[in-house]
Amino acid sequence: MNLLVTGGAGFIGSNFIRLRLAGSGDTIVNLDALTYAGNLANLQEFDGDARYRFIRGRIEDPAKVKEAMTGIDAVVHFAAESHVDRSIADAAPFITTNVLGTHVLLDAAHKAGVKRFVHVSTDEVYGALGKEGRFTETTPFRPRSPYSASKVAGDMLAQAFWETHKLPVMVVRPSNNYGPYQFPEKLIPLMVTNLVEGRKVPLYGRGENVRDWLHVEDCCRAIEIVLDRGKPGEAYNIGGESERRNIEVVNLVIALMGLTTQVEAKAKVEPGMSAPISASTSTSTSPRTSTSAREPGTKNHKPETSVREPGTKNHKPVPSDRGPKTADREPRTKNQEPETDEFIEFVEDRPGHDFRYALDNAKIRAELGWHPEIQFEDGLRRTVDWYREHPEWWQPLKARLNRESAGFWTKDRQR
Ligand code: NAD
Ligand code: TDX
Repeated sequence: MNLLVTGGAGFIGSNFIRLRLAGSGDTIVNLDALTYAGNLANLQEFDGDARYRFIRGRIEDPAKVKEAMTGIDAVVHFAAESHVDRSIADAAPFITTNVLGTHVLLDAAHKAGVKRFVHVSTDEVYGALGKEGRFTETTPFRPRSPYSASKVAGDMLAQAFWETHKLPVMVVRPSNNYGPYQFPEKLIPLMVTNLVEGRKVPLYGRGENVRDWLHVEDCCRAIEIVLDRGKPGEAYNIGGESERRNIEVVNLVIALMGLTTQVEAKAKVEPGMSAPISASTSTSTSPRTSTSAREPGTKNHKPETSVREPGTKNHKPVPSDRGPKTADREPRTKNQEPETDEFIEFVEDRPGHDFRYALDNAKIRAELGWHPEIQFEDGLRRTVDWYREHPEWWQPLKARLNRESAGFWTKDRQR
């Protein structure tokens, strides 16, 4: 079929195009505005491929969308402003792209008689959970950030085009994705790249917020299944079934970076946990580290609201191809308590920070036979490896981000 993908130069969209071109006979048109988050380097391997065509344009531009929609059988709509923090600083681009743009696209798809339309929504439309419970597809929407409010509007417009015009729309609501090609403003790539650069990881509040992590390959497989076999008018949760507190994720990344020996005193061994990625560079004293290590708020680990400069005396840049040798760091005397905040900066919390997301996957499991296949610790290990092996991909983005991030809600924040 002829597929139109919007936002295909972004994180999930580019992973989806790669998967689809490898596994189907489709031709793909990628319509993307190349905002700060769009990056043609994500799909460089398809330059000159007869089955792939890139069109630079905005989804809220009816003329451009009409051009891109010509001869199209199906649409997968990823394009969005996607970063919650930016929506707190300025919601206007979120309304333009996620609301107006989605409407222009739905309208053009309807007029062009498109046969299938997958709208990529998010788990954030449901709002925030406390410690218990999970969102199902019928949980009422209760968005709490300008980003999620704009995604609710897009989600509802998509449903309305099915109800009103019988445009065959399927809505998908994925949980937090992670994996290669994610812009390094999001938590996991921000952590890995900061640690490689010798900077601390800025953790909001006390790091207690919970996200349900989903590897981008699992997400793209689910979207593909919904595109091919989903029922028009239906919504499908795509949850990772891997809930973790942010502090757990940070500690795991620190362990995977081979930086565990600094915190070994607080580590507990749990069967089945991943070992640090660079066995050759981690010391024999830290083969396995629990995600429950390095709890915040212990006597040596007080949350801080002030932002300190990254790169303390014990925090040297980690070469991107390997973890640090013990000898690279300043020696610690025996029995000395490790600095528990050596790699983490507890910073001012995100305003309106959603406490927890968790998705119930029962529907997509039962109706379409999808389930997440990539275990979080394995997926995270692969992701950490990918960022360490591809500094040429993220370094230019990070340089730009470091300048731009001063514009987020904490005005003088430097990452
Ligand atoms: P991303 O920010 O990495 O990429 C967004 C892409 O959309 C970029 O290539 C950008 O250039 C393009 N774009 C932005 N505005 C545009 C416009 N007006 N016209 C055309 N192109 C435009 O986003 P992502 O993380 O890949 O997310 C993709 C989709 O999945 C979004 O709809 C997002 O809301 C949703 N989602 C993301 C996650 C996640 O964890 N990343 C989870 C659930 C849902
Ligand atoms: O520097 C940080 N420090 C920190 O503690 C950043 C960037 C994030 N966090 C926290 C906030 C969240 O609790 O980490 C968690 C994950 O944050 P993000 O990576 O910004 O993702 P989130 O806000 O959960 O939203 C993501 O999942 C749902 C995507 O960005 C959305 O596009 C998607 O809809």
